[in-house]
Amino acid sequence: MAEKIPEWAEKIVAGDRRALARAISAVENREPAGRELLKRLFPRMGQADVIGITGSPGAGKSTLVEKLASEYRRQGARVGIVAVDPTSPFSGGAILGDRIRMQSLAGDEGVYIRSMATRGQLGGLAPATHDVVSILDAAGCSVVLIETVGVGQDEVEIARLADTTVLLLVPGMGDDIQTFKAGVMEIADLFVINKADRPGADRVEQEVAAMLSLATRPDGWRPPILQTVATTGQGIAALGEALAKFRAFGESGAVKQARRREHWRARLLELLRQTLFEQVVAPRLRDGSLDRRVDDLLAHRRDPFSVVEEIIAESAQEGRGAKDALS
Ligand SMILES: Nc1nc2c(ncn2[C@@H]2O[C@H](COP(=O)(O)OP(=O)(O)OP(=O)(O)O)[C@@H](O)[C@H]2O)c(=O)[nH]1
Ligand SMILES: [Mg+2]
Repeated sequence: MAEKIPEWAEKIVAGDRRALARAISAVENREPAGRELLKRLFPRMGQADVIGITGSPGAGKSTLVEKLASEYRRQGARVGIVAVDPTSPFSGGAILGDRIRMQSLAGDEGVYIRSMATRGQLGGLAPATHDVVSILDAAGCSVVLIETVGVGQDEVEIARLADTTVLLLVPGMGDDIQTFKAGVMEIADLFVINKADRPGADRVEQEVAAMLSLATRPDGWRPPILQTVATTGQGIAALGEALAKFRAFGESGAVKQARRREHWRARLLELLRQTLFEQVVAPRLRDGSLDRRVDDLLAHRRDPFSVVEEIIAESAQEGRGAKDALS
């Protein structure tokens, strides 16, 4: 791993898959080299069209992503796919499943598939996904598809990373619309009713249409509702066209710019918070001092606000000490 950052970065840009794989691991694991690569590659980022595909477990996301990726491949695009593991114990085999489901893409040098499995990552799953997408972007993927289950807060954040968010619904899951309402429902740019070969697709479509008619988006976009059968590929070409339309809409107006601006603002704040924590606060919490403080809270010997003030005061003092020692 003695490779120098500039050479490593060059290989990534040139499409070297091994260099890319190692880079993704490095950013995912928050290695210093990952951070250096992100710095170095930053000027090359911002080209990819990032599309989030969100929907409840088993809605057909992976199947649809595979078909959509093939569609983009036919148009000559290099495609990155990031499958964010659906967390929960009941879908433990999902990643293996994704591999099998996306087998038709295996061996295609123009497609790069990555599963992100780790939960409780330092700094959170959404920022890690963001960095992985950035690397794929720099590596020349003009389309990056992110697959997530859209119910948790992490997933909503991940959906916000995307330039376009597609929400997958399936027939016979009327309650699901309620579940999604609070989060992803509002940020979905396109609605897809997958498994349209099953009864009830029209009903879901009507429910979504009714819900959409209640509110207009500030940007004026009217999210289309499409029906697909991901297993056969039915409706995928139409989905591709609808995605292109939304992309054109975003680029013609200030929509995309505003979205990216909001995104980078959030990212910068997040990065500040994370870096301050890692560099200033975390070193103070080693040696079981966190647990000792938790004991104090549990026994109500001390209040959490004073504990936080104390930790920060100690960090600041230490910082001053270090500066004095240097001068
Ligand atoms: N009948 C029918 N089955 C489908 C359709 N799309 C996907 N499936 C099936 O639904 C099952 C789940 O599909 P996946 O693509 O793994 O769904 P997913 O949303 O990625 O699932 P998780 O990643 O586990 O949340 C598989 O058995 C697919 O073959 C469809 O349009 N019609
Ligand atoms: Mg899947």
